Amino acid sequence: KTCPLWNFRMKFQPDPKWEFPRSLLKIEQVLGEGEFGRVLRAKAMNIGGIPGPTTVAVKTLKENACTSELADLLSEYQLLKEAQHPNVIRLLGACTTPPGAPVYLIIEFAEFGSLRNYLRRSRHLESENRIPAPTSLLSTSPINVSEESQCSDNALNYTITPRDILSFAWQISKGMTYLADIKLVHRDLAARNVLLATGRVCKISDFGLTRDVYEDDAYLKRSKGRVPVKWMAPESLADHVYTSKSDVWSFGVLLWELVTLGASPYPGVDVHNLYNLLKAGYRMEKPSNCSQQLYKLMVSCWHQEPGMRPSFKELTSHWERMLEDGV
Ligand code: ACK
Repeated sequence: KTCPLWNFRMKFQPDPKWEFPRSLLKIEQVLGEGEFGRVLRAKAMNIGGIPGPTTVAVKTLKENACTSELADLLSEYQLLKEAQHPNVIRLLGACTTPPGAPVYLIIEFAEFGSLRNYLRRSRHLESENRIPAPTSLLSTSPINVSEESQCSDNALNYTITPRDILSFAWQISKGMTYLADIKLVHRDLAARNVLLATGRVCKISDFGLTRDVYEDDAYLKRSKGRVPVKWMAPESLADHVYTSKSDVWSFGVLLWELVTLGASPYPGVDVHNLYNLLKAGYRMEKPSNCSQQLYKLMVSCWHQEPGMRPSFKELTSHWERMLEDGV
């Protein structure tokens, strides 16, 4: 297909405030790729006021990408410039010149990768270390870490207690409160689009519709790109209406992903039937290890009426109270 990328790029005005010299960026490896997009790990010299090399992630397009994918990447660039919060992934710079060269968005590197993969990795560890299945997750006390797992760094980094789950929910709510305050609707909030940085700090990423780098069946192919049906509010599915309240719906699904340590939502439900099921009042049932209190919050995010769903600010207060209560 013809790809008028060149014309498009000619209209784009580089931003000297963020432009980073390509020669100071050393690409090391591919972290992940989708149909059109790719995330690389790289070292950037003297970036963001830090002397010497810093490990960074670089978001770019594959050779087969076209104008609309470039427009998405550049729109993410614009959004990332505006967003500054500890729970939102930080832009460090960009390489957008010369016009013929690939566009690179340089973002902070998240040591543990995506929250979804992190949650799933923690499961294997639990069985390897014979930590009991998280039957008490969020309903009573923390899971005990066995002595042998305490010995290994990996086990420490990948052991998830009920308190960690609450902390993740709290951090993501804080980041989303900030995004809602600056009137930014994410549209694709899901565990795969939250990154986990050193200290297990949650960083919301992948806004601006650059949803291509995750290669799995979470997205349904449609004429207007790939659609994450199982995370979408009914009003988004029916009328393409996206608001912070539809982000709250997605957050409810993310909570379900947290409690199930990264399971795929609506198991066994065909995406084509989902809208009608939701309209008829169907919701995912309470995972067995989930407390009533948490399930109630999850279900409140799935209120049919967007205005009846809690705000991210209210959700943040709930997590704070639960954390104070020492759950
Ligand atoms: O779980 P992962 O290793 O973490 O697999 C995905 C993959 O790239 C495609 O999205 C990883 N990834 C994306 N952005 C970053 C980042 N800023 N830091 C570290 N890993 C990243 C993600």
